[in-house]
Amino acid sequence: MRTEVAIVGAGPAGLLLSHLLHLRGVGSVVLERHDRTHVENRIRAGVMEHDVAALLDAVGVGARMRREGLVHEGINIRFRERTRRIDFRDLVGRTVMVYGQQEVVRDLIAARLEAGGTILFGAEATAIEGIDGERPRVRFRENGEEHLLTCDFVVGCDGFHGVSRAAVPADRITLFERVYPFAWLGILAEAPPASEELVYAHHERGFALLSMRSPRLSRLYIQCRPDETLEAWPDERVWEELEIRLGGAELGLRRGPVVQKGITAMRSFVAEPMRFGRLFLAGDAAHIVPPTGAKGMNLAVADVRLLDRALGAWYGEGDPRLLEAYSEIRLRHIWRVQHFSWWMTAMLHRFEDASPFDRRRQLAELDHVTSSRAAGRMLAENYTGLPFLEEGEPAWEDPS
Ligand code: RFL
Ligand code: PHB
Repeated sequence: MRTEVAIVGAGPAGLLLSHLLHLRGVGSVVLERHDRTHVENRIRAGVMEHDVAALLDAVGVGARMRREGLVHEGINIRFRERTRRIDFRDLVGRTVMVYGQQEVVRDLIAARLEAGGTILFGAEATAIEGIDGERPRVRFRENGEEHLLTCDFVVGCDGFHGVSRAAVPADRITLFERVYPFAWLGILAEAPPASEELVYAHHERGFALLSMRSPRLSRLYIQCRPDETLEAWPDERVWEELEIRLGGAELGLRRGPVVQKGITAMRSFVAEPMRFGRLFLAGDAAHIVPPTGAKGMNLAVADVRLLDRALGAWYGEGDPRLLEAYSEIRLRHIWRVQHFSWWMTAMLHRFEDASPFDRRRQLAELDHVTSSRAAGRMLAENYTGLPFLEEGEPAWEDPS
């Protein structure tokens, strides 16, 4: 089997890249180890940056998002038993879109299949070979049989646990990592969200977050220990904790059947560089952010947006410069977002080893962010996302 660009992984990164390349007439094959139902029902991210939503619109996959997604003009931050609002529209003139990642994935799969694109579900990449030559190859297993996909470029969009990053010799890659001493327990509940906008709560018992997927589906998270299991958290206990941490009585938190429940570890992670000969890494395969800043899917989209342009320049004009610059351009933005995600995490969570001084300092920071326009703008600018520039780079100048 042969294609121009072999894409490993049908998450948001791999699917969007395949769609963007198709729009410019470059062929690709997407290999995905899970079946379509699994991929379409995996509940993960929920918040899209302003320009990420605009990009999905611009490339023809935003119609259902515009109908069903929720545009949010701000978020709430709760601490010291009080809720304060950060008004994005007022502070930076931008908004975010609340629309589930699995919906984005469904829309992208539908668009690719409708256009005759090739996504091989149940096809697990097992090895990547020849990345320093002109004909790299991906070995994959499908229905118990071994196959070979030959291509011009391999793009590893196979998430944190994928094979692409692992295919890079250890002496060519540097990994940066911070693992946090807590996790998030998340539930999806058939209950109308108690707030129109997200509520991020700092509480002495730990962080909590109220989010949503629709006017009838709430997505809620609480900070828990990283070694805890779901058995320790029956629904009743989760609701009680949510009520305490979110100020449930004041908020009018509504309970409903819990239709999904899971625990997610928290880490910050960056692999450098993101290019190794003809192998490129994109999305979670190259970097992980803790979910507090709602950035994971947005970074994945920003990676493939640039990669699409770079591959376009290579196939169109034979110009390799953007491909050569991919890693450097992306890492600069990725580290900005790493800082923001770490900062939100540090400000909002309970750290077991924090001293009384640390706790007072955390509250002072929350006061600052929710009362100073300058500090609020810093949060708003990062949360709604740095605007994309035409060259594919995110802007570094003040966008307002
Ligand atoms: P994905 O989505 O993990 O997709 C990788 C795909 O590769 C497949 N794969 C393979 N296929 C073939 N052969 C192999 N050997 C393979 N190995 C793996 C996998 O099956 C999978 O289909 O990576 P991608 O595309 O880079 O997308 C990244 C995002 O999924 C991720 O960053 C976000 O979900 C993170 N995230 C959030 N991001 C946001 O932007 N906003 C949010 O509000 C937000 N909230 C979250 C989150 C992630 C969470 N969890 C569960 C990690 C909330 C949570 C709880
Ligand atoms: C979500 O809705 O899943 C969500 C929202 C905001 C975050 C993280 C997750 O910061």
